[in-house]
Amino acid sequence: MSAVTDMVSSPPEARPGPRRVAGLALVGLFVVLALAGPAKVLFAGDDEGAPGEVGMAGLSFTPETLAVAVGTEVLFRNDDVAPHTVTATDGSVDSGLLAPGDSFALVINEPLDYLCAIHSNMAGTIELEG
Ligand SMILES: [Cu+2]
Repeated sequence: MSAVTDMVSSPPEARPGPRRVAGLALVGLFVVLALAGPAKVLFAGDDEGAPGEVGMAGLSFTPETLAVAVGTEVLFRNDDVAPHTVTATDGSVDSGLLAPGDSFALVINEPLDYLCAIHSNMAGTIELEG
């Protein structure tokens, strides 16, 4: 009984301590989120601009036409919410089904016309530089 009495009568100055720590932790979390936000956008921009990469999003290949040097490894990356394939129109290449998040690497030694076997209006071209 005396323990309960002690808790209730403890000085009010003793209580803000933990609350202040929680407040600082919350501020810290906001700072981390604020710093992480722009950094993520920056990385996404870098990925999209990288040579030798073709993204899949919004039911299209991006870029639709890519020019690379002979022997370049091109990474086809499915950033979409739907599955896609990278299938050569002449049948020489087939990635098989690429689920969202999957990617397919292909060394380019000759020009490639390709499409998605599921969405036939999704098409792209790899050209050779020079
Ligand atoms: Cu598709």
